[in-house]
Amino acid sequence: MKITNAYVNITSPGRNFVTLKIETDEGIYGLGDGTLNGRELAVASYLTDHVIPCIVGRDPFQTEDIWQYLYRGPYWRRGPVTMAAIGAVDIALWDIKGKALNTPVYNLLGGKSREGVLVYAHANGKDIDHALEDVAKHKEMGYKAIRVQSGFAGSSTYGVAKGPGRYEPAERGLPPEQAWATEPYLRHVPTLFARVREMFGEELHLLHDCHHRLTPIEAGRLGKELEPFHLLWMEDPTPAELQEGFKVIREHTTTPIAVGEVFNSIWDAHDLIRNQWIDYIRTTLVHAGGFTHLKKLADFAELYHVRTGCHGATDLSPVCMAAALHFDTAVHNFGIQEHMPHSDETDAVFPHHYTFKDGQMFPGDAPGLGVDLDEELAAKYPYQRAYLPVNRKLDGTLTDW
Ligand code: GCO
Ligand code: MG
Repeated sequence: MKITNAYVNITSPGRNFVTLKIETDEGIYGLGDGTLNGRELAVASYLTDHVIPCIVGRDPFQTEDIWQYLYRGPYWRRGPVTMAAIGAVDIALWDIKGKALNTPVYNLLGGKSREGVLVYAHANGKDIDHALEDVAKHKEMGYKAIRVQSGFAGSSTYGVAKGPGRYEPAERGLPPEQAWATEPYLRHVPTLFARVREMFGEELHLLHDCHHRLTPIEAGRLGKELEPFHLLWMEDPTPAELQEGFKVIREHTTTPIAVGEVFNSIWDAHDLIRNQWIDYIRTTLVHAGGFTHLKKLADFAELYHVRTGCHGATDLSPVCMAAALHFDTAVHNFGIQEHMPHSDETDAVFPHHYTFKDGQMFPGDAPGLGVDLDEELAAKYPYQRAYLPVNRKLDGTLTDW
């Protein structure tokens, strides 16, 4: 089998998505997600201008060799744009393999390790009462694990929807600026989780995303104060370029730590994992070079009792969601999968076989990934420039969003 053609599709059914389609001489094609929120066109150009010309004519079954060719070949390694482009190629090639062998991709990754994939939903509200209402709503929908975020006086915060609709961080136009204050946040979060546990009891798995906004010692304090509420994880407590910063957090709390949605290689997590400073690795297929690389990362993490908790925000397309569910079904050290449902417009552009029932998701048994792209419909939603917000402290200093 030979790759005969490949091209990038960019569509914006509510938000932007970059999809790579790879075609073969046997009429089978594969889809890969290459979406990098706020930097979509950079990945599209990397693919179109630099990657596609090098993969036409190759055997799509050679996923390891093509991965190494795209990673080592250009000399310049890693980085989100490069790794998302490699991820798009790799995901599409595994889709082709599955279709050619007439089997779902999870069978190529070791087969089913479980029947269903535990997913967590997002509940949020402008204040604690509204957040509690949203938790109740998601519990009613069947979710067994819920991430809770709520607004509070004295600061903006991450993860709270502006209006009645769903939370969606990227905004069209130039990057909006928000104001951030750490102290009211640190006082607020334990109160929020005390109320959630009081209302919903111990059984529900609870999660919280700090979204990289704390210093290690502030995160240690928050983790310690959250211990009575038994979170499944506290996510991205501090930016992770300084991996040993997590040692400080670990020394102060037993609240489990999740990190890695912005990582793009095993090296971003190497010290975090081998020193057992984290409990869940959140790196996704699209942003970390696809199945070929993420499987190695998961296998390495398994040695250290670190479980997977793949990023699954709406800025990863249904192609990535489908891929993630195959991965989650197969890897032994799966922990949990994030599920932030896409809009109806997005679901229509990407018809798929995956399903949700009673707090779990299922990849379906279609050959390959079980997801498609309706290119005619996609063409009705042209790309729209959009950015994530940036954060400033109350005195104007730029800080992490
Ligand atoms: C999460 C995330 C996201 C990110 C988004 C950025 O779901 O845990 O932190 O929502 O903010 O993916 O593009
Ligand atoms: Mg997050």
